[in-house]
Parts: sequence; C-alpha cells; structure tokens
Amino acid sequence: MKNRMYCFLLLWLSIAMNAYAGQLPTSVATGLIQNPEGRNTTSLDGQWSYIIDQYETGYYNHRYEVSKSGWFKNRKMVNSWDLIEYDFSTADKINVPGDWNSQKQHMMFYEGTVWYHKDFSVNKKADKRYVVNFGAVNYQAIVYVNGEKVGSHQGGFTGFQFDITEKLKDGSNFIVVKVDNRRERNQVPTVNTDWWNYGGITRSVSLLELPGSYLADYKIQLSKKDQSVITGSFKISGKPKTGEKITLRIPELDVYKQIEVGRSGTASFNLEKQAELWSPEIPKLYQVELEYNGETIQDRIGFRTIEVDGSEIKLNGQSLYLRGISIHEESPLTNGRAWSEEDARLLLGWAKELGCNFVRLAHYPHNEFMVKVADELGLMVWSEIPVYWTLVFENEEVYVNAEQQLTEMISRDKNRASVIMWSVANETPNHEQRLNFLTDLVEKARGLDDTRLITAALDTQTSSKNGKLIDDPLANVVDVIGINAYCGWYGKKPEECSSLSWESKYLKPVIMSEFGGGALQGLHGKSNERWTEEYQAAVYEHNLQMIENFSLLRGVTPWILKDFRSPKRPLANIQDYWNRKGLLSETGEKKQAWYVLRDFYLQKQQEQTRQ
Ligand code: GCB
Repeated sequence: MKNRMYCFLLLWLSIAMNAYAGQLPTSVATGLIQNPEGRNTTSLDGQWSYIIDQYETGYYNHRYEVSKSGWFKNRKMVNSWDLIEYDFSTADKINVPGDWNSQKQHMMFYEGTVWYHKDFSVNKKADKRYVVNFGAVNYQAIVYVNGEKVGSHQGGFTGFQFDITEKLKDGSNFIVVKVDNRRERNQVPTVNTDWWNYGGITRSVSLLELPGSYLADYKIQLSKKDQSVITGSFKISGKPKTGEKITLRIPELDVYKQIEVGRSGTASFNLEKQAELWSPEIPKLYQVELEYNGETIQDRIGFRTIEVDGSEIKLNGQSLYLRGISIHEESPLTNGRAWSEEDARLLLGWAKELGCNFVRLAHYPHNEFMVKVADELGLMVWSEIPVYWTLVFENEEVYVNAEQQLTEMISRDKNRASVIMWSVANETPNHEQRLNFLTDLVEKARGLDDTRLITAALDTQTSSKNGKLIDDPLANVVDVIGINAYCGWYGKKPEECSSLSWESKYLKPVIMSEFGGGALQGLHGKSNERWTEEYQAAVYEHNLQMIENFSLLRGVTPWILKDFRSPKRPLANIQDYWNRKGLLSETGEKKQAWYVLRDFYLQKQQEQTRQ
C-alpha cells in the first residue's frame, strides 16, 4: 500500500509535468455528473462524418511529433491552391451510437484511429454550464470542440464528461473525436481477450445544459443497518451560498424534504420511512425528484439491502439462490455492440424467459439501459471491469486506469437496486503483484460503496483427488467467490463431471460464474460429438449435477446467453469468428442446452417458493 502511494505520487507528478509541457492534455475525467439522462440535454447522436486514419496522419507530422494543425482544426479551403487532404464535409457518415465494425463491412477487423466529426448548434445562455457527455468510446478518445482540445479518456466501457462552456459559441459549433481502439499491453483490458474489439463511439453523446452551480452527484438508498430508513448524500459543483437547499421528493412515500447544503458543497439525510422493498419478485421502483438551483432531476430508485452472512447471500435479509446467466453486450438487433433500450429489453427478456433472477454482465460495464431495465424487470446484476486474464499488474499506470474504470462504473450505477455485486477481475493468475493490485482495487471499491458485495471470477482452483479445491488468496479478500470451470469442454468428458467434487478453503458464498461448452445451433448428433447441440446439453446436465453437491454454492451464471463474436474463434463452418457457447445462436435461436438450464431453474424456483 505504502509502495503504491509512493508510485502514485511519482505517476501524478509525471502526468502533471507532461501536462505542463503540453504533451498530455489529460483532463482525467473524474467526478461524473450523476444521471445525465435525467437532465436538460441535447442529443448529439445520429450521423457523424468519419475518416479512417490508420497511420494517424491527422495527429502526427512526418517526424512523428504531435501536429499543431491536426484534423481536429476542421480547416476549410480558403484559396484554391490550399492543399487539404481531408474533408469531413465530404467524408462518409456513420451512426453514433454504434461500433464501426458492424456498420461498415470494410471495418470489421479494423483496429486503429478513426476521426469523428459533427456540427451542432447551441443557444448559449450566459448563466449556464455546458458539459459534453459520452456514454462510452472504445478505447481512447481525444475530444476537440471548435478546434480546441477539451480532454481525453481511456477505457471503452464507461462514461466520461468534459465541461466545454468556455469553448462553446452561441450558434454553430463542431466537435471532433479521435477514437483509437488499438490494443496495447498496458491497457485495461490488455491485448488478449475473448471478445470482439468493437471500435467507435459506442454509446450516446449528449450536451448537458446545467445551472451555474448544479447538483453534481447523489446516492439514495436504504440504510445498510435499518430497512426502515432511507439515506442519501449529495455533492454540488462549486461553492454553495449559505442556507442553500436541495429538495427531495418521493411522492408515493409522501416524502418532501429540504436538505441544507454544507459549506463544503455536500449534504446528507436519513429519513424514517417504510418503503416497499425491491426484489426479483416485486421490483418496486419509486419516482424520485431532486431540485437544486432551478434544475429538477428525475430518477427511479428501488430500495433493498444485500449482505453476506457466513456462506449465505441475503437480499432484504432472506437467503438467496442466484439463478443467473452471463451476457456479453451484443445484440442481434444491432449485429454488433448493444447500446439501446430495445437491445437491453431483448437480452434481459431472454434471461427472464430462462428463469433467471440474476445476470452477470461480462466482462466490462454494460450500457446504462442494461442496469435500468434490470431494475425494472427484477434481475440482480453482477457488474464487472475489464481486468481480464493477464494485465500488466506491476505497472502503476495500469492500476490507475483500472481504478478509474472501477470508479466510473460505481459512480454511474450506485443508485441502481439491481446491482448487487461489483466484480474487480476475471481469471487472473495467482501471484503476488496481482494480489496486491486486486486487493487495492477491492479496498477502493469498498471505499466508494460499502453497500454492495465485491467479487471476482477465479480460475485458479487446484485439482484434488476427487475434484477441485478453491485455494487462492484473492478469495480471502472478496465477499463472494466466483469460479470459472469448464468441465466437459476444456478438460474431461461431460459424463466425468457429475461426480467431481468441490471444496473451498474459505467459508464464503461461491457462485459458479462460468461453465459451458460450444454448439452450432441446428447441428445435431451424438452427445459425445463436439459442436452438436447434444454435446452442449450433456455438458450442462453433468455440470448441473456436479454443482448440486457443492454446499457453499449460492448460484450460477453459466457461459453464456448468446453466441458472441470473437477473433479467437476461427474454426470454419462452425465458429466463423463466433464463440459458440451461447444457449442461443447469434440470431436468438434456442439450442437444446437452453431447455436443460431452464428446467433446472424452474425446479430451483419451485424449491425456493416451498421454503
Ligand atoms: C473463460 C473466459 C471467457 C471466455 C470463455 C470461453 O474462461 O472468462 O471470457 O469467453 O472462457 O469461451 O472459453
């Protein structure tokens, strides 16, 4: 920890010095404005011009120095002899939100820089602040407004914002974004992942018009200790005037409360109130209204508690079995990265149909519709950052990046009742640097939000004579242990799995966060023939028998709801760059294993209602 503090200091010093030297204009996006969608916004979605720039000609000059006349300047031809080799006004168009790979056939495998450009107009008011809000850009974004840099961001699955008030003009404006989805060893995730590296402005972009001083952040939820108390905290931007108040209204609970803002710009409250609790059976959400400095913000919030008690997971004090499924953020509606409410309703609707009360949103934070729709449908959520496989754990910048992504994930979704678990990692190797890295991340997560559970998916179990033993010091650090194990697919025959026994060194709840096998939908044969639906169904049958004997098991999220694109899966006529472990094909056709899992969940549900 001490060591980390020292490294932090050095890192920040170097960032500050670079920024001073003009090399790194990093306005690291911090302190996200809560609930941007619930405010006065102008959408910047729609058609943007784009230019593929594989060699970054718009960024570096021929000496590979950052060019002063980069393409963000939006130069116009003044004289007919001007040499201008790019032109956004004649360039091809692309939809935002949306990845480029699924929109443009020639960009399916493209990784690198693409410039995005859009004109927009604003009726600028003198007393307002203007903030541009990006839902997500994969992976690096450098943002320019009217030819000037406003900031940059790394990390493809979390939102970021820049205050652009000073750069904005009344009337016509333009925004340019340099998007770069190159994979690099020192990124989060690193170069090697089993999913498609969709590039682009993959989630919505909007312009927020905010009061001069505004309610920047809030967290409203049930008290951890007392289910009859609603508690909340607020943070306003800038310095408050004395006696300023935030108004809180929850009409259905007859709540009307004025909360005084302290000198530091923060405020908090505790309110005795018997709210109907949120649960998968009754996912009750309350309309919540917040008013400050002339701005009214609407939200819908559910109230519930979640805790670990020994080896039990308890929702509102009741023990739970998590009937889950893992999901990648891909939808047949877009044929690429999912981003819309319709995508979320389709994916989560399938999870409900399967009998789930839980979803693992793998392996990165999904778009905000996923958690909002999960709130509505009563699906509990495991939310994760892309600390995946083998990061460069010894690199301090990698840690800072991972911590920022964790912070952004928690910041966005801390008011969502559906989110019960933050996952800090998936399948990381067991060594000291990784343990230090992840322990610090877990501490960070707890510091930001001590009302949810922390987990990580482990594949480090060792083999014992009859089966598997969970023996990984990271298991000691998390609240809930996730285990990924592919019995019947990457090892052993399916029928050898049912008798496999599991033990753990830790008295903590365990979730089997991955198991499964591949099948090409429509391909039939014997249950010992790879890629047939019968083989996959056999993997499920035997794994489901196996887990019934594991007394610490509190749920499963098999791998995975739907086939998803992966460059690591080239087998012709079977995979064709799809990971085929879906219970549904890429177009949503059910495979046999779907019914095996659905029947298991029906039975679990019946057992639970009998108890
Ligand atoms: C895993 C990974 C997941 C892969 C899956 C597979 O263990 O966590 O990202 O897609 O296995 O299909 O091999």
